[in-house]
Amino acid sequence: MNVDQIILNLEKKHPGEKEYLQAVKEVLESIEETYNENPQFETAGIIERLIEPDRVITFKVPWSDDEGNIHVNLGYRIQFNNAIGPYKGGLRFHPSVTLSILKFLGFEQIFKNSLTTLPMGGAKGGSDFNPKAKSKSEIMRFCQSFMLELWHNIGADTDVPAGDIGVGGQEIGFLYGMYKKLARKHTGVFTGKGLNWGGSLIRPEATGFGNVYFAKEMLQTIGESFKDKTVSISGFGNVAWGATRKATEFGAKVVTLSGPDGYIHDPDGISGEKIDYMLELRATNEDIVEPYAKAFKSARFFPGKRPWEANVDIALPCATQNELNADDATDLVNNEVICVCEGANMPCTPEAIEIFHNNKILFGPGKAANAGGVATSGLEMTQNSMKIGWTREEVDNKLHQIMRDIHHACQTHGKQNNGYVDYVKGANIAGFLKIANAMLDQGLV
Ligand code: NDP
Ligand code: 2IT
Repeated sequence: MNVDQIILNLEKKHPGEKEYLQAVKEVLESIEETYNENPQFETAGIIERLIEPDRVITFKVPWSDDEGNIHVNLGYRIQFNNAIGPYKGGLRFHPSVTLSILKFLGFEQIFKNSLTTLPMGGAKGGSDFNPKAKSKSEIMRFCQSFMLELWHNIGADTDVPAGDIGVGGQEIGFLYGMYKKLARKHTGVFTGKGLNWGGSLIRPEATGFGNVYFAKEMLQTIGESFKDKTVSISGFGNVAWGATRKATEFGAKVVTLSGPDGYIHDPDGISGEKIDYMLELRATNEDIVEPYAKAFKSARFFPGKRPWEANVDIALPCATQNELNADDATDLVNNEVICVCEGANMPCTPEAIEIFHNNKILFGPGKAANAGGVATSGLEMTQNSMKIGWTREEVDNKLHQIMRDIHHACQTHGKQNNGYVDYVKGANIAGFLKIANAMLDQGLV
């Protein structure tokens, strides 16, 4: 495999899709050696077939606001690969959404879902719709219009969407309601559903909990734990909330959270009622974290800054892609951070990851470290198929075990001769082998 040539060709076909090219390049570079050791992959054209989505569905989403003004947004679903199970992955509603961002997310999802050991293919979708400052009825009308187009393409055994940035329980409810009306079926076609209508316990917490479980496994390899460590977390959404809760439960002190307006530093730790306050902040539908500093006197707000300048032992980036760059990585290393574990998808730039690797910092890539969300979605699908509901404890134990297994798979494929584990390499190889072998078994389709 000639990675540079493949990327060059891909760039020619898809000019300007920088996040997608970034994600593909990272995977190809780390699986190159394994790929070349298996000439059957090259003969079957596995890479060329894997890096292009099976199909890209795009549509317009017209909706009217509360004043009767008409708006038109773009809607997408990228069905990337279904070699090991139905297409599976979240929907993102955010004004920054582009085809490139959804293709990178869909591509990453293939490997992440493979790592969970559950039968799920990779997909992603969403819209450039901005749910911020919209009324509940505007969000409902948007979701209904979005589903009018998408419903033909999804199904419990075909493609199962879920949440992501800007899509939480409320949006899944509106989307599912419209699907149910159109399809005249009540099936497990979404995950992240409400508990009364097919949802799973622990799903809301799962990504953040899983992220901390994964970091715990990494820390154990150097005889460390979360106990008495300081932790910086970015974002204040679903993933950040779950990670803050679990890290606090494990005895750590979470000292930051952030939004596009800046970050909060709270040296007393974000625990108890302060974690509940994160939910209130989200519910205000505003784009800011600053009110936290007004509500809790121990906190200081740093406008326009990112939390990576804070002096911490562990960093969990939980907001969005490319939010931690080389300068931020250098700040963290200078402050003697021991572990960086991605809760978001691709939050660290390639240059930042290189700095962590060069300094032998424990680094957990998102496709492994945030797989707990989709893994629990897989558990929700299983419960729907069996028409039963597991207890909180049952789901949490299964999630914990899955994260341990993913960590083990990363170690198996990522351990270097000097003992340092390259988790990026480990996750990419472990995820890739299962998909590539499934594609080989199924012929040229
Ligand atoms: P939410 O919408 O709940 O939260 C996203 C958070 O990131 C918000 O606090 C948001 O603030 C903040 N944010 C968005 N853009 C920026 C930015 N440019 N700078 C700083 N902060 C920003 O989404 P989730 O918590 O669900 O998702 C967070 C990340 O985790 C994403 O990368 C997502 O792909 C990933 N992920 C999510 C999973 C899930 O199950 N939900 C599973 C695995 C990964 P604001 O909204 O105010 O802009
Ligand atoms: O990025 C992700 O893994 C998610 N947003 C969750 C996807 C899912 O199907 O649960």
